[in-house]
Amino acid sequence: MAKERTLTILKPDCVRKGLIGEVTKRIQEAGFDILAMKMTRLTKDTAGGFYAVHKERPFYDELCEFMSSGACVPMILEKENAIADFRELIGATNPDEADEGTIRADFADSVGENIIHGSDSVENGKIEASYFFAESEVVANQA
Ligand code: RTP
Ligand code: MG
Repeated sequence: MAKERTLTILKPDCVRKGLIGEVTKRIQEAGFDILAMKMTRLTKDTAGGFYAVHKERPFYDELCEFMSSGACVPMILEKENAIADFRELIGATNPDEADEGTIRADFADSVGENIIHGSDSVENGKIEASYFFAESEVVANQA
């Protein structure tokens, strides 16, 4: 199976709860290689750009407020079948509906504040990765 890349963000609630290490450990134990990683803080505008696809949704404003409410940690991850496997690892958007043992089931408080993002397609993963990282910041030569 071909390797894929996905873009994740450890969201501001993940950082506030002191879960960067725990969540990153789960990601690595699940076999994902980290090709790029940084800590940054989105503004309402940059959060709005990232989630522009949800512009017309009723939760858009709240989502932009939340995503700009503190530091976050975007990463580019690589693995075979990364897009689907990562969404399985993080669980459903609403933690109440997420399978037991998933990151959202274990750590998320609500559908809005749900700890972590995962790209929904290879194509969107590329667009999302370029939102946070220059090509020169991507370390592709993992052992
Ligand atoms: P994400 O894009 O963050 O990985 O999450 P997702 O695919 O599981 O969910 P999506 O439908 O893309 O929604 C993006 C984010 O918007 C917030 N949301 N709030 N209040 C609500 O009803 C609601 N619905 C979605 C969540 O933070 C969700 O992750
Ligand atoms: Mg999504």
